[in-house]
Amino acid sequence: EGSTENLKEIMIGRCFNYLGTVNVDAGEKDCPNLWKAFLSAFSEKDPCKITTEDYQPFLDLAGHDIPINQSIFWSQTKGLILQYTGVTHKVMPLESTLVGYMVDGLNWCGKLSSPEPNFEACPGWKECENNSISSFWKAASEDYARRAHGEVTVMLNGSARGDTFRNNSIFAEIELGELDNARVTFVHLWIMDNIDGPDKESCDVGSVAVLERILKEKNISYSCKDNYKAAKMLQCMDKLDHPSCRLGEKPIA
Ligand code: NFD
Repeated sequence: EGSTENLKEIMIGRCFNYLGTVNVDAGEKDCPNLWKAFLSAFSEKDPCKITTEDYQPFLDLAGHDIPINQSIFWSQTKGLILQYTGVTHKVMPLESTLVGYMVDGLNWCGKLSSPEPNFEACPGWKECENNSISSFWKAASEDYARRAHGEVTVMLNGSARGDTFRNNSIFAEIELGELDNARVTFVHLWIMDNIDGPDKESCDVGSVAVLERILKEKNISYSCKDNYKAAKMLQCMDKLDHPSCRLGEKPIA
């Protein structure tokens, strides 16, 4: 699959929308210039040789502060995070910053033979390590995590096919490494199972215990909640008849 059709128009449009209506606190930014910086990262280059550094100019221009206590990280819970973000004003995940908002859900790469994005074919996520998309999300995630301060939240999937805290995830490999106890005062871990299960992993055991040990070693205080109620209620919106979603009744363990 090639770059998203109308990539430029979508990204510039999203940028104006973000600055004008979504987050008027993001400051003054030049949307067409942000597009130029983004395009420069991969334009006229081998799409398998794009580095995180290539995106730094775009990230520097588009970056803005994240309000204190509003950083939220996730792994394999993207849909739920975005739903949660949509109904509360308490969190700002990467996808709700200008950088993430402009780029989320898009596909892109370049080619050596022309400065335009390649609309025919782009390398897949696993086809080559340094592809234009994975390098972007690594760079954006690192930049986002560096801006986290105060209390942060981490939502992981307790029903994940692999480990809940997967050591080669972007959260584990990149974001967690940027968190330190000088800027981050507390970590709220939320381990969310799918409504239909399975309840594979929980707080204090398995890969979640590994994450908890890392936080202890970093001297960062934390708490861990299994199936945090506010997020669970969002999952139940689609499964009202499920036994564990009956309102006002004792949940069936
Ligand atoms: P994930 P994570 N093939 O759920 N972030 O910890 C393809 F095609 O495992 C945000 O790695 O969690 N796509 C975004 C893949 C992307 C593959 C990356 C794969 N093998 C990182 N593996 C974003 N908004 O799209 C992973 N992906 C893609 C930041 C796929 O789109 C966030 O701040 C999947 O939905 C968050 O805290 C996404 O990467 C953390 O890093 C995430 O994979 C989530 O990365």
